[in-house]
Amino acid sequence: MRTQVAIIGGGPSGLLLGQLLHRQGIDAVVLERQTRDYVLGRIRAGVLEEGFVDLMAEAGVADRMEKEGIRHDGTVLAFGEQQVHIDFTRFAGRPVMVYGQTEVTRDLYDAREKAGAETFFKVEDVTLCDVETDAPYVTFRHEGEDKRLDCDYIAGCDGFHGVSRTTIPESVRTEFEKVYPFGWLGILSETPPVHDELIYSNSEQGFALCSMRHRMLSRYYVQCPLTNKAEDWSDDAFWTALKARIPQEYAERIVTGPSIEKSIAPLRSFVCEPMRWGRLFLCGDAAHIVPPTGAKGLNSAASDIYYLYHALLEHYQEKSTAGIEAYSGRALARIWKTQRFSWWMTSLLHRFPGQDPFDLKMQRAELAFLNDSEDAQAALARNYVGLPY
Ligand code: FAS
Ligand code: PHB
Repeated sequence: MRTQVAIIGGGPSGLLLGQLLHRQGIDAVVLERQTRDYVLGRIRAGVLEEGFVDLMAEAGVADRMEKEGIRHDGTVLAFGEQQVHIDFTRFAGRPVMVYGQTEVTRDLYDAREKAGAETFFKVEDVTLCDVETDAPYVTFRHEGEDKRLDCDYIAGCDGFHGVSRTTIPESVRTEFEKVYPFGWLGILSETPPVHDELIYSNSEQGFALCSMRHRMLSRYYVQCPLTNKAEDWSDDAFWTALKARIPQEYAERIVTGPSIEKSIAPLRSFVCEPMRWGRLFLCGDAAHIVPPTGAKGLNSAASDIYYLYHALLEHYQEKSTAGIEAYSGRALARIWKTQRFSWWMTSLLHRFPGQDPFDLKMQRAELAFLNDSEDAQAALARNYVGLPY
């Protein structure tokens, strides 16, 4: 088998790249370890930057998002009963789009199937070969058969636990990592969201986030110890913890109900440099991870895809390798800024084990400065709605 671009991983990164390339007549084959339903069953991101929305439109898959997505012009940061509203449209000139990653992935799979583009599900033993030569290829097993896919380029979109990143020799890779001493316990409930915007809250009991997927599907999170398991938490215990961590006006009016999904996500900051090795490009979680506090995980995958898509277009259409040579540097320049913002939001809004009174005073001062300074609010707004690509 032969293709122009072999895409390892059928999550949002791989599918968005595949769809953008297809629209330009560039052939790409997606290799996905799981089934489509398994991929769609993972509940993850909920907030899309406008840059992501624009890419979905360019990929021709924005119709349902425009119909069902909800644009938010701001968000609330709470510290106990004190609240600060961050006005995205006023300070950054753009809103964000609330539309779940599950729906993004569904729209991209539907488009891929409609286009008749090739996807192999349930692949095993994926191995990236000769990535440093002009003739890379991928071997894998599918339905009990050994297969080989020859290609011009390989996009490693296989997430944090994939094989692409470790294909880059250890002697070449530099990995930066910070693991946070807590996780996020998240639930989905078929209840109306407690507020029409997201609420990020730092309380004595810890962090909480009130989010949503649509007007009858709420997404809530509470900070929890890393030793917890989702099954340790009854729905009642979750609702009690959430109400104790958000301002009274919301706690009094929140509509509770049975959880239809409950999971714990660990929090880490991680970056692999470089993001390119020969004809292999790393994109999305394969190259970097952020704590979800700044809603940057999926959105930083999108900027990688934007850079790689344009680099491949330049190569195939203008016979230029400038974009390919610049890919890793360009992607990392924006990644480190989203890493900073995600680390800053996480440091501001969580209670850290062993946090001393001075640390707490610093969090309070940071929030007081945000409250008093429109410049500080503008900086947060610009980072949240997405820095330029
Ligand atoms: P993904 O991990 O989504 O996709 C990689 C794909 O590659 C998967 O389908 C996997 O099955 C496949 N794969 C792996 N190894 C393979 C192999 N060897 N061969 C073939 N295929 C292989 N971001 C936010 O902004 N907000 C959030 O609230 C949020 N919550 C999250 C919760 C969890 C538990 C996790 C893990 C992440 C969360 N994220 C969140 C970040 C998340 O949204 C990612 O940024 C996003 O999924 C990145 O997409 P991909 O790069 O496509 O990686
Ligand atoms: C979500 O809705 O899942 C979500 C929203 C914003 C975040 C993290 C998660 O910062």
